[in-house]
Amino acid sequence: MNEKRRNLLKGAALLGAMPVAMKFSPLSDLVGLSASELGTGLVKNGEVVTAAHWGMLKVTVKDGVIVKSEPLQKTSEISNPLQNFTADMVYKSRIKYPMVRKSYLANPDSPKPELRGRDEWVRVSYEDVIKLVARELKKTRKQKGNQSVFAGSYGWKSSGNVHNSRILLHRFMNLSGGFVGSLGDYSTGASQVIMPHVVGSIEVYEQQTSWPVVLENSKVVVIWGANPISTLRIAWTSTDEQGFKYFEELKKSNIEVIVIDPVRTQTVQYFDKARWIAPRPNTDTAMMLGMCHYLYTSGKYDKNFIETYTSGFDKFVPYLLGKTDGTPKNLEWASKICDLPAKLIKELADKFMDNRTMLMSGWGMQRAHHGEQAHWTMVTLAAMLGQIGLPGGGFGLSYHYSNGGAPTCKGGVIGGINSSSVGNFDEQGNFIGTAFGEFDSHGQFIGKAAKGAAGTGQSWLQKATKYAFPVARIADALLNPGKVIDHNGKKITYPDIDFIYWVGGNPLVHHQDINTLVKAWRKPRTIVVNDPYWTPTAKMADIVFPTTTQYERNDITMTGDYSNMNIVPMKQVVAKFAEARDDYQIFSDLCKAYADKLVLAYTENGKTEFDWIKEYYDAAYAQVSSTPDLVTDMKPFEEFWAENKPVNFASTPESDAWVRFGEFREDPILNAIGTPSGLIEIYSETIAAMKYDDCKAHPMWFEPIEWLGMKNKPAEFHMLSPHPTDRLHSQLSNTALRDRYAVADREPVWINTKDAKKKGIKNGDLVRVYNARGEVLAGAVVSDDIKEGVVKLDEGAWYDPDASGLCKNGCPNVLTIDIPTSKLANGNISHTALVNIEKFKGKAPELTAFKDPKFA
Ligand SMILES: Nc1nc2c(c(=O)[nH]1)N[C@H]1C(S)=C(S)[C@@H](COP(=O)(O)OP(=O)(O)OC[C@H]3O[C@@H](n4cnc5c(=O)[nH]c(N)nc54)[C@H](O)[C@@H]3O)O[C@H]1N2
Ligand SMILES: Nc1nc2c(c(=O)[nH]1)N[C@H]1C(S)=C(S)[C@@H](COP(=O)(O)OP(=O)(O)OC[C@H]3O[C@@H](n4cnc5c(=O)[nH]c(N)nc54)[C@H](O)[C@@H]3O)O[C@H]1N2
Ligand SMILES: [Mo]
Repeated sequence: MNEKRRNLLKGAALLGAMPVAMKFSPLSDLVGLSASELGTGLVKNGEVVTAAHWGMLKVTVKDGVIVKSEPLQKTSEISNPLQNFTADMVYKSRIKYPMVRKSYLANPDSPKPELRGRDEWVRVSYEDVIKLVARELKKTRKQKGNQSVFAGSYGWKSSGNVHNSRILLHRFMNLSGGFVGSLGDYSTGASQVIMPHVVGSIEVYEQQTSWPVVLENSKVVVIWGANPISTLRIAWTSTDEQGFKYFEELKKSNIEVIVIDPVRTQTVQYFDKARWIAPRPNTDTAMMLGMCHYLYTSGKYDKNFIETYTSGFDKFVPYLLGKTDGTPKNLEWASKICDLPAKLIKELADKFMDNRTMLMSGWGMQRAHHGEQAHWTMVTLAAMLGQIGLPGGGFGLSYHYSNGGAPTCKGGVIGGINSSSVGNFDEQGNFIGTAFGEFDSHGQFIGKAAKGAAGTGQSWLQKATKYAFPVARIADALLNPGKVIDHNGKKITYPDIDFIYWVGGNPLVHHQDINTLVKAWRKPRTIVVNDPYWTPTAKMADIVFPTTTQYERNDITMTGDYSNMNIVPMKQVVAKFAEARDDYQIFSDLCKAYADKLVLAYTENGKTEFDWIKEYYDAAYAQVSSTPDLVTDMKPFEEFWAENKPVNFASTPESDAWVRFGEFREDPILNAIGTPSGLIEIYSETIAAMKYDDCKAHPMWFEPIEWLGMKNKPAEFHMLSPHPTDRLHSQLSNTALRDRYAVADREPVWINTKDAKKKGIKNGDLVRVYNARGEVLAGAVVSDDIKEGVVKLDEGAWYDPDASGLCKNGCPNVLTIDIPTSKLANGNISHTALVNIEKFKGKAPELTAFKDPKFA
């Protein structure tokens, strides 16, 4: 496959993952009817097609009420119960009215921020809240500048290319004066920064060697710190459900499957014949270094691959052999650190070397202290194995996520709402277009030098965007304005944040060391949140706007972040709940209140949701119609919408046969990768020049700040907080799905049978999990499915503090550590934390996580 095709694939994958900032030609004239003429006639009785992160759905409505929700298609035997709880998502834990915290309403200039989460709430009319937010935002900007407005607003919002709450917020903030955003994400904070230095691309969100190639050529598949049978339930756009189909085929094949994970996950259980290998958490780097040492000293490694395709191996070898630090990274050394027999580590290295092996890695191991090292070492090991760029060999960092490896389809790609930086107006004051913003590879807005909102030529965007900081440094930034930090070779100065606007995310659940975050959360004068539900974040705000769920508005999405397989109508299923409004409506009204004309730019002269939907669809339709030989079932918009059915696109023989790094392997000079040397960098001059003490020029083992092998452990057990199987983070917590997993009406914590016995803990007991940072209640699941010394408490439980700060529901982030992976990437380290666990004594406090706050 040629370079152009490869870039196309890459581009397609990225666009699928983050549909932002796309500019399409104006409305095509292929169809006569104007979009706004379509109307929104709701189905009162019948079936409606829509899509969520968890796939395409068929929802049954009776008398205007949701009575059933099912998958629209069935691709494999692996079920996805997330698809069945649409009714609860619409009817439970909702915010009914716009609300303002009592002390804020009384005096916005001195709003008693320490009362956030404890104050009374006051119902205020929507119009008055719009005016209040516009006025206070303007005041903050006037007093403290645009760099005091934080709207990074990280989070998983809902699917849909129009009602994309985070982008809609950015669009409003850009038009009205600029804001401080954030860099990177929580998912792959370490890997997405280190990988470009090593292999020239971020890897984590890129198309993988196609599944048909793996199934045909691999002899061994290693699922390394990944739980695809759980994590493939969802995708960034909407899952195409191909991943389950391919893992099912893998199960039926003769390929040997090995899972390396401290937890005997759903994935191990699904592959009943899989080998489960359970290292100590956070020690994979040492295990891989042990393999590298063995392969080097035995002379078994692929010298030709190392010479032809990598750079700096010779500078890594002295470290491997212990010449630089007196410690050879041999099998015995690795064995002691990761608590696995040396013989086993050697056996694995031999097996990988002698058989075509695909190392499929998840991201848990890089969401840990020094998380950059895990994937850097994995690439180094894969290079020594010499199979990178061969069919079914090498490594892949996205088989567990958004159906990486499902071949890319040929068809149309729809656009999405963008966070256009600035509006341009003609003499009559009509909006005539936008200067489009610039985005980094994670879809983060990085600004554009352009004229200000009213054409006054401010350079506010440059000013505010210069302050963007790594997303997981939020608490540090709030607490330390003016502090200068290192980040990937640059210096970043924290702004002085006084106004936060958050939509589509749940930071009071997702961020590490919540007790510190709560302190930091008291610093700004104003916090505004849009959310459909009374989440912990909404409860800790000053002003909340109830928003519609995705089932209460019309939208459109693609499925398949990498495959671009379907275009799906997301039809409004039911009427809007109580006083909930669309984010698009809220921000349009805020524009009007802020400066009348802004709304013209915001809505491009009054476009409705249907105008946008049709525009995005038409652009894809025009692409498809002008591609010769493309056979699809794509129809003009009106027919597509009326039909209530997704469009399907098919893969091509080229994408079915695609091999990641295949072209590089064919010709490393012509198809050089994007590193300074054009080769895989086992030693990076760029990183060496940064002179960081916590991320050096080649992969290394660094002791994590807390781990089971340390001297003077501050607590007894290593807590992992993986992604929950029966939720998407905190989403779906408020549904009956919780009945399937809650223990003693709390989040379940897994503990090994022997450990439980030592602690006098029985299955089903209410337990206290604690360390120096905080404490939570959880329900014990006593099991042999977890390594001794390790406990598992999934992320995403709604934080539910009592007066002392104990979380009654079991949110693990009360216990995690809020320090960066290293100065290179500043990723979060949620999988690095030691905790204690004991049986809870006394009267169990009432769970209030899903109750409305006082006076709401
Ligand atoms: N300990 C630990 N912590 C972690 C992790 C871990 O592994 N361990 N993982 C991290 C990772 S990778 C991630 S991605 C984060 C996830 O953290 P988040 O993305 O913040 O989690 P979600 O629960 O998906 O939050 C989405 C919020 O958006 C709201 N929402 C949905 N639709 C709409 C809408 O249309 N409009 C508005 N205004 N709001 C809407 C939902 O109600 C919900 O409150 O967590 C991180 N935290
Ligand atoms: N059902 C469901 N699916 C999801 C999500 C969800 O919330 N629910 N979230 C989505 C998002 S935003 C993301 S970022 C991805 C996350 O995808 P991942 O980051 O891959 O998911 P995690 O659950 O954090 O970790 C995967 C596995 O790594 C293991 N692990 C943790 N630490 C170590 C270690 O040190 N060594 C080894 N070998 N294994 C370790 C955990 O036990 C877990 O089984 O999932 C996505 N998919
Ligand atoms: Mo994530």
